[in-house]
Amino acid sequence: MCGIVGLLAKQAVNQGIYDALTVLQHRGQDAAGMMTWHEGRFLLRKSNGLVRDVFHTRHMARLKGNLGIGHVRYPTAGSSSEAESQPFYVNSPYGIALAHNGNLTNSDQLKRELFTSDLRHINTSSDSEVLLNVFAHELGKQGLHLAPGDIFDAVRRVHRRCQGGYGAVAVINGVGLVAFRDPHGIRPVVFGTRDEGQGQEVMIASESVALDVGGFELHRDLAPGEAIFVDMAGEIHTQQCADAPRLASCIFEHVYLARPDSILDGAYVYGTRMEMGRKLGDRIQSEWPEHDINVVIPIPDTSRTSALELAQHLGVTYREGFMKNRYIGRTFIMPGQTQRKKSVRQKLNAIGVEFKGKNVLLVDDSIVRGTTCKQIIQMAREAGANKVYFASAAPPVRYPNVYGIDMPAASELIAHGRSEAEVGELIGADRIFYQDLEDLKAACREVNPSLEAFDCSVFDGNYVTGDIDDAYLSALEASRSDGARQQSAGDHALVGVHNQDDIDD
Ligand code: PIN
Repeated sequence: MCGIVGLLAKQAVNQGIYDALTVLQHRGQDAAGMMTWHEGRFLLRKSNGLVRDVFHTRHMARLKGNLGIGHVRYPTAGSSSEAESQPFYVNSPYGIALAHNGNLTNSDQLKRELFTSDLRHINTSSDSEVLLNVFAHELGKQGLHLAPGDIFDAVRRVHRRCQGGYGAVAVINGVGLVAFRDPHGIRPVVFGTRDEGQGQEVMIASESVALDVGGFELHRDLAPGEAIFVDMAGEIHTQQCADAPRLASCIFEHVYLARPDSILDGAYVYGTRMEMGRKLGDRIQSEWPEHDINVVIPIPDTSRTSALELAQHLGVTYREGFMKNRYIGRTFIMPGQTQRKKSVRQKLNAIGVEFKGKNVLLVDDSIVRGTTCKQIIQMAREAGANKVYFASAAPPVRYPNVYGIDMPAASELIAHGRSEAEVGELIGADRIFYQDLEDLKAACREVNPSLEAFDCSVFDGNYVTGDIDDAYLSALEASRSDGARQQSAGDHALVGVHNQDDIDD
């Protein structure tokens, strides 16, 4: 999962992009980058780390211009080396910079095609570099002077060639800002405008919170398959570029990925999470009318919204039983010391009196590997809980994600091939409650009734793009196992535009 932003303004965009990236930080903490455009040149700063650590005053001073894009990365495809942080740049045609959120499921095939037919070399293992080159190649068929229709024609051909989930923003040298969303709208993209007296300024971002902090008015989500082009004067052009668009956005955005103050496809995430709590409360009530739960305790932070509604719905007391340390430090390894695994205990601490002698229902947004929740249940017991029940605001996560969420391999998902009760037993809960998938969809529809379909692949194994077969999933399993991840870390590649630190150091 990643966060993207594009900004065309009447003044320097560096601070605006930086601010947007800080509120998109939850979408990726692995790397950050920004590329601005100034007087015919692209300026780049990108590196591994949090937004606040990547951009220093000296970098910001050099990121000149009224047009630019930014990215925060949570690695999905490819390695987590600095050279694979985004935005990416390609010099032909025109000079294009691009930032991408999502994952192309036919990236390997596209890479081969790009080399053998399009005579383009991909220098990293990132599918975002692939997407940029497909876009560049298709744009190159249009001629020297680009009209909006030429850009939309190129995006149409990108949709025909690329499969998977993708939201992308790009700057075309001297032409403007472009963004597009895959034909299923799996990954989110919104846009809005601001006018502070000098004319229309436009921001495009993964989530509406980025627009909020910049003082932009949210216009709407990009429709699945739609593209937006903002010319240098700030005028907006949009067009549907997919042959058969159908919205099936990722439901996990509502469960956990998006910020609760964002509006995704017309649905307030805070509202969908509250509704998840009510639905889960209903399920508990109907499965166990004689329940003996004394207190509902959320596992901070995401689950709080659902847990509070769940508690009110059940008529049970809600308490904050765990405090989270917001200032987790680095692990320093001194000579002679072996690395000790950071335990949940360093991140969460139980407030003993809230547990002592009580039957507690712990609520989390989801159970993925099950490792953290197992430790938390143990902590609740050590704090003196009598019974520890566990509720997940999402259904069992049983299948890997192929559309850009960094999920473990299927074999590492605790619910893969297991019943709900088996998971409950493995994590050490006295009883477990999962959200029903139909209820999860209904929770989102409660907030926006027009949301017909979703990508629920992590819950039901149904991949909406229709191109995922066993061979694809086996290859994914091999690449996502913990061993494979360690091996790919540290790969390096060259980047096209001078990174600001190449100049500095
Ligand atoms: C964490 C949100 N949420 C907590 C992420 C834990 C799965 N985990 C997914 C639960 S926060 S486990 O609220 O954003 O801090 O299944 O792997 O144990």
